Amino acid sequence: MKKRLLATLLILIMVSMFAVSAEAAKEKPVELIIGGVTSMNAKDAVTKFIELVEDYSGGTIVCKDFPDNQLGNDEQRWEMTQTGECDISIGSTSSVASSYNDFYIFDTPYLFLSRDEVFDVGFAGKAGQAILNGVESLNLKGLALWENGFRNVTTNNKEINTVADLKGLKLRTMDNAIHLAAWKAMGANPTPMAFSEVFTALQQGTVDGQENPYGIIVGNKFEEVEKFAAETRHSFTPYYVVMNLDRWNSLTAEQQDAITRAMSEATQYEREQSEKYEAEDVATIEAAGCKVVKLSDDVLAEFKAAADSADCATMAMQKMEHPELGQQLIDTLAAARD
Ligand code: TK8
Repeated sequence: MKKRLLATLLILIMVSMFAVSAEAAKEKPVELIIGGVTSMNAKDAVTKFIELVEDYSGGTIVCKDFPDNQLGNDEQRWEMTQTGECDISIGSTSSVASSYNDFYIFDTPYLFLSRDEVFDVGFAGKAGQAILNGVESLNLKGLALWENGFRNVTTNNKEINTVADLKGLKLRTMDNAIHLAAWKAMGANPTPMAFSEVFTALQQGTVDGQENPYGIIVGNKFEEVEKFAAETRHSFTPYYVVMNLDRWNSLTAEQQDAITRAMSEATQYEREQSEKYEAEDVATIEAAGCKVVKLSDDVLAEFKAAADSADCATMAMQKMEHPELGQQLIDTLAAARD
């Protein structure tokens, strides 16, 4: 009798333990670590994504946001997402082109002429989507391409009004072969440097200037240590938005749909915020006493002609794993302008 009672009791305890753990497993949401950047357009879009994905996943996905390069620089966040230390990361494609060569085409000077072209032809087109999806070869799921933006020059001692003004300028650049070739062709003295060192280098005058989109300039207060900005718009840098592929594959189909839907809306929002902040950022830069020089179309044509002398598109395609995607992007952009 006692044995039967004991066995019944044990069964009851095991069943209730199983029920509790099943309930706990059902209720414990998936937590995604997101490593992001310093510009407000992307930071706002991550906030939007986090709100939407929690809603669309029925609360089964929650996120922890680490903006402002807290988890490291673009390259480090990219690697951390490959290994799974970080679940989703955002960063400049130029910073990681040496490890994912198909991104090089985006560094071609004056490849894009407008934001609409970037999103509607570059990012949404077949070539852009194929370049994004190709990151799966590096254990990454390509979630989106966002806007870092059109890059402009800032200097701490010299006003830039023409290409000739670039001659000998010691300009901090990313460690990216296409950027280095383009600036040499334009007459500057490009100096590759880690992003985290840029502010101090500008402040101490160890470089004469740097080049970045306004969102990054203002997000890092470069205007506080610079005297001039020249609106060269010499190239457009996308942000990669990638997820650890193993983590993506571990999710249910419903959770993957929730991420896809939330990311699509967050991408549209990032585009809108980029447009909104661009005007505000110019005002912020000028309010800091940094003169913003708008360049005429004729002068911009001179910048483009000088950059074109390095034939960066060919150089980029020579580096690409799939050069046909670079050519496809160039041809699609040309056709869309006809
Ligand atoms: C900021 C960087 C920056 C990049 C650079 O995270 O290094 O100049 O263009 O935008 O991604």
